[in-house]
Amino acid sequence: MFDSVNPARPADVVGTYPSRSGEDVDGAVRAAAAAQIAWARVPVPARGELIAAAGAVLAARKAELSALVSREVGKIAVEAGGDVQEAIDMAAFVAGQGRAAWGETVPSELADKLCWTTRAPIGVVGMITPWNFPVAIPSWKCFPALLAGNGIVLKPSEHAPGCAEAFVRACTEAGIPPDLLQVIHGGPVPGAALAVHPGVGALSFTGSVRSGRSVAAAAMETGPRLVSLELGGKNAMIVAADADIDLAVDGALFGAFGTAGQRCTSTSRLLVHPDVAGALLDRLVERAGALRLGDPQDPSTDVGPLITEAAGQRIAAMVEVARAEGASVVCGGRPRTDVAGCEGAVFYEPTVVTGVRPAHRLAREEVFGPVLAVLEVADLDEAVAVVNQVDYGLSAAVYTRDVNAALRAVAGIDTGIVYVNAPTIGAEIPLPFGGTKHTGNGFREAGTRGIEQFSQVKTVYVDYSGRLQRAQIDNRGPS
Ligand code: UN1
Repeated sequence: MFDSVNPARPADVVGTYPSRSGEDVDGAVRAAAAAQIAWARVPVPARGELIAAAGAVLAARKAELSALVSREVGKIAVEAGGDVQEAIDMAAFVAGQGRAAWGETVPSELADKLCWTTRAPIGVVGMITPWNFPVAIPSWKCFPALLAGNGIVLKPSEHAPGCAEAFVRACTEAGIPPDLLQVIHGGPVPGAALAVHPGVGALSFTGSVRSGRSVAAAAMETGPRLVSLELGGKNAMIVAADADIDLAVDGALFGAFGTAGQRCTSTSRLLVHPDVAGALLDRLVERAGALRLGDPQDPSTDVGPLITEAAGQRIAAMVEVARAEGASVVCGGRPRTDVAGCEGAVFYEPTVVTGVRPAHRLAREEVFGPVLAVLEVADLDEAVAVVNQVDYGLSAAVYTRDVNAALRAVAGIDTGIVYVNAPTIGAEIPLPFGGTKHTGNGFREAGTRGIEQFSQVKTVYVDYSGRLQRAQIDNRGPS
């Protein structure tokens, strides 16, 4: 058994959950597979109606669920509400997809013949989800997978088991068959067992690069043939010389320090033109220094705790590396364990580091904490090159008033998501979410891509001529 604790007050145990074994995973996969047979026969719009009903349960419980998100993972109240709202929105979007086009038709090259595609379920889909969007990310994966007719085994983060349970409860109370949606708690043991289980047709993983790669490598042997990975980011915001500086400061604060920097989309590099660097930094440092660390459930708190003490050590070590490499910490730069009302919690001060060079580790490695590296760039071309020089490619933002420059940046930036005059966080669910390079392996979640990810295309040909018609037999002679 393990405890899920409130990161703002670790003595507050949110719940106690069983750490599952490989055998438990096997039982869950078998149960989901058995339930999936009947589910695959439910018409797609009817599956969609049950997903809409799950969205309605989530909406009815939004306040209670948001409080749980805040308590279990330390998100401030408005962000916890946003997390739950993403799941509600995803339910509405996916339910609608249950009545949308499900494939394509093309005219046949032969008479009296039909050609179309449809979507078939994969079977059982395994999911490994992180703690930082503990309701939203399970919903991004589960709703499309359910609509596509699959059974599910969900292995949520050990830091957010209660949120996963609450999400699944909303689904089953809405009428989604409980056996179809299995939850397995624990850490790497059940995660690895899911990754090598031959009964799992596809695995969808969101989390760290290290765990994602080991799960994908393990899956290659005996496990799911389809593995989708959503891994790290090193997201940059470009601020051109003509940018609206106040807007850029607002965007950088929200992007870098929202969710205490613990989003895969968090802004962790600020690439600024020297002409505006001084003005931008003055305002940014003043505002970042004024952000209030505190109890996430207190409405006046801006920045909540880190998820674990280990996260605090990791972030502190990265900032030490930056100092050793010659960069300057101009704001923050300290872990904090003295925040009022949050005994035992670890926070990290919103931190701005200047004088960072592209080769520095702070310019290349994901921090997953409230640390913003500032690099000066001479022009847009250099800025785009620096954005692209990292191994990751999730999200980027460009702040400029010049529409041509903005669109040149959009074209040149190699990330899955690009924002113009908006921060790197806050992707909306009807559009594909995911990144290039080592951020993932080419899949996208959300939007209609989510459904593609969890289904397989079946191409169907029907010949109603009553005779053998030979396709691809050349009877036209030489041209
Ligand atoms: C994540 O941090 O893993 O775009 C997901 C955003 C959110 C999702 C973040 N909608 O910031």
